[in-house]
Amino acid sequence: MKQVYLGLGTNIGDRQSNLARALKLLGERLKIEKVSSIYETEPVGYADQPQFLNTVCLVKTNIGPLQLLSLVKGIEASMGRDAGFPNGPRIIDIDIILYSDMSMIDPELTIPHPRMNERAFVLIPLMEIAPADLIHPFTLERLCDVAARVGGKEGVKKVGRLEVGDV
Ligand code: GSY
Repeated sequence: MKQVYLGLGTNIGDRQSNLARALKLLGERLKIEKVSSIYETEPVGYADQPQFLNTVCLVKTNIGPLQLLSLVKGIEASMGRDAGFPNGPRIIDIDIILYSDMSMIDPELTIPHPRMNERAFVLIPLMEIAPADLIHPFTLERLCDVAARVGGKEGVKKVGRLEVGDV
């Protein structure tokens, strides 16, 4: 089974319920091994929108990356995610951050996520649940070193955890 890290974000409606629902739907199709704390985070990319809640989970699966992409897009659609505008508000966003030690560039999907190294809202929850020596498969840097130097950490605040009953 492949180990896959997924990043979840939401800034519309009942954000905590959105994360819980997305994790429940993911858990129906994938084996969820770990879920980070929830972080309230300043929006990145387009500032004039509500703060996000973000979390990262580790799943195990034999589903290939493109099939996994269509699974997560299906979950986003089932939760009411619409096209919106780039970097704009969203009810749920599920990104494939790392897929085992794979590096791939495809018109539909780049793995590792191409902006993960700039995003404190991904790296901070990721380092909470990943091994300290996890390597970025493309740059070959230790992700704890990337996380240590990323900007914007002050905009990422731990606000709690999802309880088992929430998911
Ligand atoms: O790609 C994830 C969606 N997104 C987020 C997010 O999840 N959290 C924060 N803080 N900013 C974001 N900008 C975008 S786009």
